Amino acid sequence: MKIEAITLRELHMPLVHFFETSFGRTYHRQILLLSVHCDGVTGWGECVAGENPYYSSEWFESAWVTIKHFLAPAVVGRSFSTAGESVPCMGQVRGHRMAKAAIENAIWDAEAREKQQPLWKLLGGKRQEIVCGVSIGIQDSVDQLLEKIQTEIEAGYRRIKVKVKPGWDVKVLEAIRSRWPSIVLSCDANSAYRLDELEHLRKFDQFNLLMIEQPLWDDDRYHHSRLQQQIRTAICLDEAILHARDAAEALEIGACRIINIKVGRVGGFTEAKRVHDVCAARKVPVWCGGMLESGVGRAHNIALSTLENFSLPGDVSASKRYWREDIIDPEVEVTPQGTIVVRDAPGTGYRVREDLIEKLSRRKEVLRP
Ligand code: OSB
Ligand code: MG
Repeated sequence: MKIEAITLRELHMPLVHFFETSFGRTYHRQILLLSVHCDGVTGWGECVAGENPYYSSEWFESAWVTIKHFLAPAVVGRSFSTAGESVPCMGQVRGHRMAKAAIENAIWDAEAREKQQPLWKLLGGKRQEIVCGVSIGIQDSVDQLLEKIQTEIEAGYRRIKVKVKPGWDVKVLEAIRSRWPSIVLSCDANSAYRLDELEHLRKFDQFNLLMIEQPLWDDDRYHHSRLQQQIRTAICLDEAILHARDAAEALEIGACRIINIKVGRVGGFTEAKRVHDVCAARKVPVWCGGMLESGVGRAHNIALSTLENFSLPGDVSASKRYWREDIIDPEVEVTPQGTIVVRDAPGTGYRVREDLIEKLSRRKEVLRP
């Protein structure tokens, strides 16, 4: 596979419903789509960096310029026999994992299409059907949240995750549990608490949660291990796991009992597989996180979720929960049993709607050797 060029595109896509976390509310996504052109085959990738550097230090503009000035020049013009070979070429750049992942994952897509193989099989996946949960943001009122949860339970989703922050936590979980005593429920704090709030965090134990995701500092594992010793609810780390060494460290010191893998956060499929393997070796379950992706990133999340140790429902859900119209065909659909049936066509199995992408694009840049 010779990488002849990389195209970057900036898309603006309004969300069907705003999404609010402890760090802020999003109404529309500014999406960085990337395509790699090799041997007449096009592979697609999505950079999951946000519109701002609030979830992580990376954001849309930092990814765009890092790809343009450093990452694309490291791979364009080169030939690879597998997508994984692109990883060391980008290794001189520190961090910028979401930017790297967009390139590496697009090359994986191209490799799969060139080999006429489904991406999930190329990745080593084992599941033909993946189990889905939903992540529901902070709402304007508890009633509005309960209504949303009702809708998702009726749609068949197998795990409900709600966003929490100080002032939107215990009373919210109480309301959910009094209406649905036995649904699989978890919460995600996106680093909204501190270790000196231990007594408050202990109150979460009464709600029989599957997990509490990233309660403390985004870059911390040590204090999470101190917290995990003092609460019954399993901690799941998201922000704090940037690579396989972080995962090994977190498990060794008891910082969590579950890990959320986001392929962008860890820098691409190669590292995501390593994190998966570290967890599998220690019999720690993982699940696939989401970043409000368009269909391109969503299709990659589906492929990743087919690996064996993705044994908990992920934040991978139907296109229509996010978009009036998604940029892939068909859109991602979820069965009434709360699953996604994995497609067997080459690549992701979804066709990218280039006509629609052209209409949604605000900026486009072609990077050549
Ligand atoms: O912490 O998992 C998170 C969205 C943006 C940033 C961080 C997170 C999320 C989600 C959304 O929870 C998951 C989804 O794509 O539905
Ligand atoms: Mg999270």
